[in-house]
Amino acid sequence: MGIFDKLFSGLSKTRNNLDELEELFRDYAPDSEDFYDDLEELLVLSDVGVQTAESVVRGMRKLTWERRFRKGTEAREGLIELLSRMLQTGESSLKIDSRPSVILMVGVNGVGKTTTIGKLAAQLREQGKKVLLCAADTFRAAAAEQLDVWAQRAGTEIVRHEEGSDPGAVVFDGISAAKARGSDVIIIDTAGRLHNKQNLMNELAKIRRIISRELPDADVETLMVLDATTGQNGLLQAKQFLETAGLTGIVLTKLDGTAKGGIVFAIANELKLPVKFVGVGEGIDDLIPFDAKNFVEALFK
Ligand SMILES: Nc1nc2c(ncn2[C@@H]2O[C@H](COP(=O)(O)OP(=O)(O)OP(=O)(O)O)[C@@H](O)[C@H]2O)c(=O)[nH]1
Ligand SMILES: [Mg+2]
Repeated sequence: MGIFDKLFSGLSKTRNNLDELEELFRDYAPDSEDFYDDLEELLVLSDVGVQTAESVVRGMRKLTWERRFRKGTEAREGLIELLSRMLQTGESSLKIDSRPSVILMVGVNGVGKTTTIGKLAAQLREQGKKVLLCAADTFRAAAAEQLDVWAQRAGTEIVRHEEGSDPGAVVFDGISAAKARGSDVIIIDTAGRLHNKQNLMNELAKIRRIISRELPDADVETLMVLDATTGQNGLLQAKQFLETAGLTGIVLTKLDGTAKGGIVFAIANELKLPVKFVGVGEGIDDLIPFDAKNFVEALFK
């Protein structure tokens, strides 16, 4: 299956939710208030969020007036254009040119951090990069085990310590190993943490400090993994992580399991952070580099 087909099937539930949009455009009348009310309602149902849905509706009113839309097909195209533009916030591809460069994966419990690292490691390996995984989730023994399994699947090296050891020390060792072995990218797995647990958030800040001390000139991507099924709650989490960890982008996982893919628009509009990847399944190939145009196309095809 090609990337677009994967995205298309991953978005099938969200698309079902938006099916009523097609009806809306079929009965379109440019000066009908019902159209705007129904549009807003449908967007909110798909988890676009109230604030962002309102902003889309405002944008549609403006576009309708500017371009004198008469037909539903024109309005539909207008909406697609508006939504694609909304998703273009910042650089959606990874900036990992330095050697080594660092990808730090953060987020709350169970969102898919470790799985995403496995998938990403495999992709980077395919691009010919030498990847080193760093098991800084020392909270449970099973966490390093799980990362080890992914390292074997993806064919990468791994640095891990005993359960309960200091995550900062693992990161330090990981960086030393990467320097010694000439790795291109270090991907750091961290323990899931709640955004309101201050000591754990401080631990993240400490990991960040170690990275900037040991690799002052390196490219560092700090990616927050968000579970699409948690909806608007995820936005609140992301705001807190943004403050403590200085995020450079979002990975949105489990899009295959939800009708709430509209959360992507809320992320772009409210956080002004680029989505860099979306997860559409549990397999090693189920991570798709994010592209605004493809995403909206897969949603409206
Ligand atoms: N359907 C689906 N499942 C996913 C996706 N990404 C991850 N998962 C599943 O989500 C569950 C949790 O994934 P993990 O990678 O362990 O999550 P984590 O964030 O590392 O969890 P903690 O380390 O416990 O905080 C696993 O069962 C994964 O297979 C996805 O894109 N789609
Ligand atoms: Mg994990």
